[in-house]
Amino acid sequence: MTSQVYYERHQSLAVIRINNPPVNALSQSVREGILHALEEALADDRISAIGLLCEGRTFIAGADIREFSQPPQAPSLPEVTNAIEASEKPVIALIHGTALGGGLEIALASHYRLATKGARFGMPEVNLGLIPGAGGTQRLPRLVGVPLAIEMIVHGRKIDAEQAYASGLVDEILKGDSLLQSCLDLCPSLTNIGVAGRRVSVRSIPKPVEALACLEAEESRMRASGAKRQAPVQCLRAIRAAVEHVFAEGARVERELFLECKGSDEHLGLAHAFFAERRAIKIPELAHANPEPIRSVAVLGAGTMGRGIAISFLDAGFPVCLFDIDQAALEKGLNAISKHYDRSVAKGRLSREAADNRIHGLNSTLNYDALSDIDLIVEAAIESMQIKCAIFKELDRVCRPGAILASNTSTLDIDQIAASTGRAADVIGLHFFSPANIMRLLEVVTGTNTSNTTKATAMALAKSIGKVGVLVGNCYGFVGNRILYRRLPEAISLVTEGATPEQVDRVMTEFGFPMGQFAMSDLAGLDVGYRAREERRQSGEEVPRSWLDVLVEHGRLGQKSGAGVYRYEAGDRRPKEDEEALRLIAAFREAQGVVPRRVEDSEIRERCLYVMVNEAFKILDEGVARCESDIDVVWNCGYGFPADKGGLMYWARKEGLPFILERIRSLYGETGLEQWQPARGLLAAVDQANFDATTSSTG
Ligand code: T1G
Repeated sequence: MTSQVYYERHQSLAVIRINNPPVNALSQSVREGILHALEEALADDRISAIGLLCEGRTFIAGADIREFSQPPQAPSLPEVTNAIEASEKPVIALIHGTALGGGLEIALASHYRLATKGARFGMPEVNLGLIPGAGGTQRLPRLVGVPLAIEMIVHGRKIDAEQAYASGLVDEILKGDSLLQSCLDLCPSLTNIGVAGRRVSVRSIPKPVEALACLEAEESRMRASGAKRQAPVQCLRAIRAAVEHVFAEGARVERELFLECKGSDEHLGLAHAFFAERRAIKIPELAHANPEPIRSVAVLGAGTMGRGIAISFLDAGFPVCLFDIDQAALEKGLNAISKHYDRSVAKGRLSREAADNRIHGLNSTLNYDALSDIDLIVEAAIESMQIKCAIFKELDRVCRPGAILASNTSTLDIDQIAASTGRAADVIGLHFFSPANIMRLLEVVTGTNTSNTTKATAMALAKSIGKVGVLVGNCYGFVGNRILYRRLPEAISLVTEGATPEQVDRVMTEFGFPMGQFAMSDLAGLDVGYRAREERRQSGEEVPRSWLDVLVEHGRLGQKSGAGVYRYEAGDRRPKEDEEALRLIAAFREAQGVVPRRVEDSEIRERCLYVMVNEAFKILDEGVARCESDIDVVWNCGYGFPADKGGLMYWARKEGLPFILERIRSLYGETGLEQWQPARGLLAAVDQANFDATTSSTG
């Protein structure tokens, strides 16, 4: 065996036990160990059946993604799955936790699949720019049918044990939690049945006519969507091969497509994004800090953000106290949360029971004193420093010692908020992104005096509510919004110079953003930014007026008012170009003495993206972000940066930092604007790249 695969015999049952923490990934030594153990079991006449199970918290969670950047090492996973299926002695997969990717493929190649009731099943390869590469696209459709196979393989949908049993993916849901005992109990009957008729690869596709129709419908949907990612297209091609060919030919097609994906930039970008998220929570200075337990949460402010934050915690099983100083606002917020869960039940996303349990965890108060024993308070009030400081002063008065006082502020100074309390060590920023119960990013904003315990508690909390926590420093806009506040003025200027908002947005969506800058501004509400700019102007800051201010002053607030940069038909959130907005923009240009010029798409792409890269390097220079991959995570998970490009900084390096710096330098020369002043870190990175190029060329 190998150090991660153990072999044992229990009467006539051989047990192959995999122990490769943390997720039993199918590394080379695990693949080799399984093959050796299988050979031993087949050679032992005392053995009549073979159980395959895993130690730790989960069944195999897939191939070892870290190996994909290295030359392939035998045995390949298809060799392992084909050897399992070819076994003359029944192989029984005993599944707990999540059987994902190659792990599910191992189970599909087995002759029987038994699962605990909490087990889940998925083919997440498509989220890594891959396709299942060890028979999954050929066996899954044969076992559960093409419709469900498309859901799982093309869309990466996971299913639970009940759904797996109902679809025929799983033969039995185990009553007890002892996988081994269950296997021993079932072994005699399974041995009698043997392997005849249990090999999935020889089955034909169920309901072939419906299968083909479903396949064609998905293919036309994909063509119509204009989606850019290749992996979903390749997944569908592999499933079509399962419908049209015998297993061996289909498996050949699958392998060819898998290898094509494995070498793609799309996969490399998505694999970078996957590991960047996991790197973000590895923070050396917190290695010895112990997170405090959080058993109760209060959310201050029953507005849109407060509701989303409350739902995030309720969904993760936390009891939540929703607080507002206004009775009507509080009731409106509670109703909105209740309606959210009703909608989830109506859409089949939640059972009525689960929804009721979550709502049961919600209470409310108008009284600060009711917060005295709460472990974590998240303030989600209006973006006003004066109001936030008053709130934190009250929290300091009523909350128990050691309670964490967090602000959901999206831009304001955490130190100034903390200074309104006598417990700056317990004050931190928890910056959620709207809609707070959907967006995965949580910027954990640290003040000068925030303690390591508070930081560690906040990072652990992020994971416990299914967020991707990124620890960031304290500056205006922190990391994500600070970069956004560079892109927005650039986009506004491009329109002032002659581009249309639609052209700027199209360039961004063609790059891969789900929404353009101005469609996003309309969604957030143009008045939000306007209020912040006005507050900065009133505090004496020089904030130039723009045509966006003019739109707000004409009552065009975005989707919420039916018109902003674009207009919106009732009940239709799709932005439509609006002559009135274009007229106001033209009038603004005239008033500014600007003669509109033709603006090329390439200029829009460069100016909007390169100003973000330059600001990102300045953020790194100031230590507000810990590393480039943290910035990738922030923009991937908080702003829809296309993760198949890896992330802002990963993409910039592939785009070429020397070229980016050259363009930034010329824009700085043309404008003298400080956002185009080259960042020190960018200059250093280009020097380093030039040095590396020189040394590698001279050998
Ligand atoms: N390979 C290598 N490392 C992995 C891994 C994998 N497949 N999955 C997780 N890890 C590491 C991760 O980097 C982290 O490491 C630790 O495990 C805990 O992960 C041929 C081609 C299983 C649901 O895509 O979805 O099979 O930071 O923090 O939140 O057809 O990990 O501790 O050093 O995410 O409890 C398909 C990806 C691969 C599954 C657990 N499988 N993983 O979530 O823990 S391709 C996947 C996950 C494939 C075959 C194809 C999640 C999880 P570290 P974690 P978690």
